[in-house]
Amino acid sequence: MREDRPVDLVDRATSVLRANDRGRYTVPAGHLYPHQWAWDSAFAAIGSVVDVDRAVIELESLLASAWSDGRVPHIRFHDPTGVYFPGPAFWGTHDRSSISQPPVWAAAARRVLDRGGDPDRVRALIEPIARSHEWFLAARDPSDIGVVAVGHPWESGMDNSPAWNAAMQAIDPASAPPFERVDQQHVTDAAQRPTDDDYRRYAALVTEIAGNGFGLGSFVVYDPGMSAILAWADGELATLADALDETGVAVAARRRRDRVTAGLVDHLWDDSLGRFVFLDALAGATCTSNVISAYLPLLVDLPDEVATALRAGLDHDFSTPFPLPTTSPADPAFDPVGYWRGPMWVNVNWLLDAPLGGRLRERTLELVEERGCREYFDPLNGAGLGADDFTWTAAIALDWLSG
Ligand code: 2M8
Repeated sequence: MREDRPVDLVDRATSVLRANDRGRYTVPAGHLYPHQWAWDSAFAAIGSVVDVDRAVIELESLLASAWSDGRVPHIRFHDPTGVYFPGPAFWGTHDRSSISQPPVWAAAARRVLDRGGDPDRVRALIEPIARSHEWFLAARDPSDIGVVAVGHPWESGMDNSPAWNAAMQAIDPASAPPFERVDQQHVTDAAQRPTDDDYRRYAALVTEIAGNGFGLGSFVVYDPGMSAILAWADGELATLADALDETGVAVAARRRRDRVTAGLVDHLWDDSLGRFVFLDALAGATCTSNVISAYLPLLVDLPDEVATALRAGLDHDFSTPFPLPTTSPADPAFDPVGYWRGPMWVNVNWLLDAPLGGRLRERTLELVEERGCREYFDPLNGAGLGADDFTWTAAIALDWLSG
């Protein structure tokens, strides 16, 4: 751990991870999210700096939840007493959801190996990781253009991003079966959570997907953020596979990475805007929301002029006192406290820290130190929002503090 940092944050973040540890998996937040979420679980493994064996177990349990077609469910419901809506019955399954989430598990496995994780156990993770990446290209690219779509806003991990507004209009909220939200019992300020109308559309889409064999429903939006994370994850997988002499896996991963990177530039780059755009695969419409996902392709190797334009766009449109906002204040939909509509999320800063030359981590750590391991933060005044004692905020602090 770094010596100039008060030991306090290390202690606090470690106790958050301990409190949210359920043995073989870590919940994102004890009350609000009482199950195993895919990318939260991978971030928990990234932060399990001092207990690398526990991090291996986290990834083993995450990947053991995969469907037979390779998809890693965005939620695995382990605990029948964990109150959450929508539960497995709503998904039409026994114990897991049928959509996925941004695949950050290859990056987690790579760090776990670097930190001394058992090579044989990490090697056993490689195949399910590769299959989960293949699944995105097989099941989430209906137009076969080399980038991937999300089949539900929840699949993106950025649930309420304004980028989904137009496409969600295709979902009839009145078609949702009756349900009761439970999230508002834990976060009582309604301004910080999705609206009831959002929830009716989310629920209606889950019901549609459950009724049609767990494929795609009436929401299919090509997402530069998900595509970029997938391409980057394949780069991470290739490096991991190289380290374990799994040459065939590494070659295939680099091939996928290059195909998705090319697909991003060919199909989702907008030169006049200087950022990536979203493509509604069903309506054929482009969505130009100025949100952080439009810049996530900085995770991969882009042509110089594209990377330069993205960096300039971030400097110009995303500089707030507590960066990075998830929606630009220049976008009419910007809301500094709205769920995924403006607040800073620490995992997004973790993803973009290295592409931006390491300039985000120190300010983010200062904020977490001051305001605690909150779920998200107001990018204008730094206020902590959403759940308290949030796993990935703690985990990423520990990862960064470990150097
Ligand atoms: C949020 O999503 C869930 C639905 O999956 C919810 O709102 O109930 C998102 O922030 C998502 O990215 C995250 O993985 C999940 C658990 O932290 O919460």
